[in-house]
Amino acid sequence: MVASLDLNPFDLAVLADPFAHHAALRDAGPVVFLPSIDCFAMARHAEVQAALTDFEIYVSGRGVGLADFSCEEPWRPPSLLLETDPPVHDRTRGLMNRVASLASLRKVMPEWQAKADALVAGLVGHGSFDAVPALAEAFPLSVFPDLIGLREDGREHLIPYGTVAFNAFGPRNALLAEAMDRAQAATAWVAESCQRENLRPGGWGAQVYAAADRGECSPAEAERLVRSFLTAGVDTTVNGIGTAIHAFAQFPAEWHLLRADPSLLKRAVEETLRWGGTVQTFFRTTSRDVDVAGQRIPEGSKVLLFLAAANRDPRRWSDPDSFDITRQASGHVGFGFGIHQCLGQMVARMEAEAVIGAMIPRVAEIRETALAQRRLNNTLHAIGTLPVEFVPA
Ligand code: OVM
Repeated sequence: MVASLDLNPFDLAVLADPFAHHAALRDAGPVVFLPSIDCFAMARHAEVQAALTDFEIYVSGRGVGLADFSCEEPWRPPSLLLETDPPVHDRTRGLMNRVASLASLRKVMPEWQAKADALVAGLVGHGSFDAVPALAEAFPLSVFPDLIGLREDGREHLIPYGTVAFNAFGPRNALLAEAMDRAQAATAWVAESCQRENLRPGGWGAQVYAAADRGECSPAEAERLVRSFLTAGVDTTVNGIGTAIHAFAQFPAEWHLLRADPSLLKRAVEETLRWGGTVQTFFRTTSRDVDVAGQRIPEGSKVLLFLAAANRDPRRWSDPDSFDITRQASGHVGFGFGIHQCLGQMVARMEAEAVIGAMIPRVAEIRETALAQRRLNNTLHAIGTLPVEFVPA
């Protein structure tokens, strides 16, 4: 018998403080049933990683949110990466991997670092400011749209669009309704921005269309693939960077340690990905009956994978709730795992390295001047405001 747990992961109180509920989810068993949403769930690192690895049983093509695309209409045409299984997934992912290459990122890194340096320099010693708009949003918006080759006007739509997309993985609750209302103009802007004529030559968007010209996908597929960059690439890094700054503000000893040894930067970024839980959850759907640790999950079940709980599973990590930049955090599932593992993970790491790297020589102390506030989201552990002061070095 699979244990049942009386917990609705999409209750506003749970979304406000998800980590408070993870131990109960992990301790209930390797698999638990959540009657509140009629889904199975896994929250231990071993089982979450195994399910993400087994893409044939835990499929993505029926949606990676609560809605089962085999019987419910998706809110938009499905992603050709995220919400698609092999063989189509492998073709589209291969093409996108070639576009989102490390080589093309290395080329822009000096420019990104200069932008981050200037942005941080302008914030140091100026008293209290909200690090969410001033840094966590400002930096990604200053580099990512140019990387894709988006037109200049309307880039502010990217964040509300991402907010809808990540809310849409949950139930049709008030959070989704409100995000949808706010993002009507954003949805139209994103659709237009994915069209070939609106993408600058040389950007990643234009390179996807170049792949279509070589016969690697159709022009209609190219348009949908560019949409993936716009959907997944902004709200995630904004909240990841916000969470990283918040982490160092809460753990000043870790900030001092990083300043004393900047060679820990990459390790520190990885630890923010493990500890931070920006992407809390994703669903899969079982393609057949499956036994997990002797417990039966029937075919067609939605299975909620708690990535953030897996990343703090004491069965896998020692002292998991402590933010420790010296730990070996690789093996976290903050970017997922297996064939769907985040396509943009190097973009995310490079953005975080640029911002934190800019802060290391300039910011002696990160002081929270008021309590940070969350922006509730069905999938993201999002930060709404982060009032801080950067004390000059
Ligand atoms: C997509 C996508 C991929 C990852 C995350 C995501 C909204 C979307 O391919 O559209 O979140």
